[in-house]
Amino acid sequence: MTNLATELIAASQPPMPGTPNDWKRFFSFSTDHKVIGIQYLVTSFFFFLVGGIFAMIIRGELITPEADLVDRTVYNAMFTMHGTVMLFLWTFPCLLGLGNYLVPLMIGARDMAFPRLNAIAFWMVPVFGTILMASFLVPGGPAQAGWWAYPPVSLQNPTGNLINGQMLWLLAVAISGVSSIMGAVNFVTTIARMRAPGMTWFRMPVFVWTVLAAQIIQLFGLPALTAGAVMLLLDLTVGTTFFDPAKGGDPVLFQHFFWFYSHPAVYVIILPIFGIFSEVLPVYARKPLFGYKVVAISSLIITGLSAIVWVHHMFASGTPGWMRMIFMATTMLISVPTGIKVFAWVATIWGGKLRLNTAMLFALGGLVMFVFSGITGIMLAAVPVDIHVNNTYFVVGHFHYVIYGAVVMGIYAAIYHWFPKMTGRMYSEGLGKLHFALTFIGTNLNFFPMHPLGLQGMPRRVASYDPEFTFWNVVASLGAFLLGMSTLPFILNMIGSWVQGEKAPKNPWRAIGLEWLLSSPPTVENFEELPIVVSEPYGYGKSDPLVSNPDELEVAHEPN
Ligand code: HEM
Ligand SMILES: [Cu+2]
Repeated sequence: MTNLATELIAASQPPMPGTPNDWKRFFSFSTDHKVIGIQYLVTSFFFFLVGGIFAMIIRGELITPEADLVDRTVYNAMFTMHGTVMLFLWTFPCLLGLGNYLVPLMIGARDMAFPRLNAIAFWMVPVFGTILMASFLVPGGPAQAGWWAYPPVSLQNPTGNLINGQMLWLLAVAISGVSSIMGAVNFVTTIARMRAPGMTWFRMPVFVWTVLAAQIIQLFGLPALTAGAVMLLLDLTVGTTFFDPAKGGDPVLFQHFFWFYSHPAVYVIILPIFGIFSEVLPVYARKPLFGYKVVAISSLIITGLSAIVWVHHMFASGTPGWMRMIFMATTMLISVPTGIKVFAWVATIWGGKLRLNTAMLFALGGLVMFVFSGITGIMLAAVPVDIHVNNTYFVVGHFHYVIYGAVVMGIYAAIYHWFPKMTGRMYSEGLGKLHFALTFIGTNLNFFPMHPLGLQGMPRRVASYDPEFTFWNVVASLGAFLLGMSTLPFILNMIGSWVQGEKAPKNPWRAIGLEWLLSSPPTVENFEELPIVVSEPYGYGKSDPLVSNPDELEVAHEPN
């Protein structure tokens, strides 16, 4: 039996020469989960920039009260495409990329359960991305009905062409749904069936738990969205009447299909971020994750609750009062398991010896932003407040604090944390910290002003506004441009360090976890011999493997 301490000490050495580093495999139909993971990540970051350009146009338009930069049709297309690209082509693929790369390593598997299915699911992403982008070329331009695509607005087809922006949009969303369902089947099976000997449920890292919880949501929710998208596509193209009120259809039915998935979808996004916080904070605080089991199980509780709250998006759609009360209560209930997690993270870093490198800064920054967004989220869950600020910038401010503050920063934390593992190179801390500073300031400048704007009554989805709202809009737009610029040091750092960064040892952060036992980057088959796991994760502190008595270590690594 080799124990973890010796392994980890060995892991601090530079990697063996000749680790696979052939970049061409990233352009091939590879079935290696690590290659697919990086394919997902790079593709998603490409679309992050595309969605970001749309955001810059939106904020450029809103820097003055008049609609002068782009006309209203283009503006509608911009916020529709911004929302769509950011969700379906940036956040989801990015998190799938992290999951693909990390989950098999973390559970001691050689690959995902269905490697080919995995590759097919990935290659559908560039396909539907291209379909969506092609809508810029068709007469009438891209979809303009918003990323929620409510009928009857989404059923309008002024140009009369069969191939139009909305039709391509629905096609892309349907393909994305199919691709994500394939991904979900693969993750759930992999986690359930492919764990190394000894990797019991309660020895799985929290990131694995959160990916599992998120992918279960995909399994029950996506069929609803995909069915809704296909039905709407049929209404639009062959004249069925599921949702068209003029022909006896029910547009509110579409809202149910849509939100039954799209509310839980926010947990598909945020749960893996909770996982990332749970992985990153203990390493750089050198303390075990506080309340590991509770943090792990609360992920599944969130999944369960997320399925019964969707109507809170429809408080203003003629939902009867008694029903609003039920959905208000279930929504507020989610703050309990979520609050428990926040408490656990704070307890984890409390009194720890914090190492403030870039990964840790992003994790802490993301946590702070998440707490703020949680407060405005509770406000929105209260029916009277929601009715008041419904369709105002308050909502946009709230969810961008979640999505930029917590999600984007969480993803950055993960990228920096696992960058040495993925690329075999170290990143530049200087550029990283600059990136963090610009991101943190930019996010707050950009999205804080949206709260006062919303409370004062500025509606969302408008290209022009009353001049009394000018001040906060100028601040928000300047923040947005700063945020746009913040990606430059990041891109520089990633490309520069990948090409010529310092070579990374196996375990530069002295982290505990199976992935850190492997060379950086790991070899194709991950583990030469599958590890045998004999203890819980997060054993930082008391028996810190590299500091105190290595014999106390409980995780072992043994041939089978
Ligand atoms: C520099 C960064 C960003 C800026 C300046 C920005 C700005 C905006 C603005 C002003 C709107 C409101 C449009 C309206 O309701 O009139 C919006 C909507 C939206 N944003 Fe962002 N955003 C940014 C990043 C992101 C990210 C990273 C996501 C990730 C998922 C995202 C997702 C969305 C979604 C889903 C909508 C709703 C789209 C819609 O109303 O159709 N945004 N964004
Ligand atoms: Cu919701």
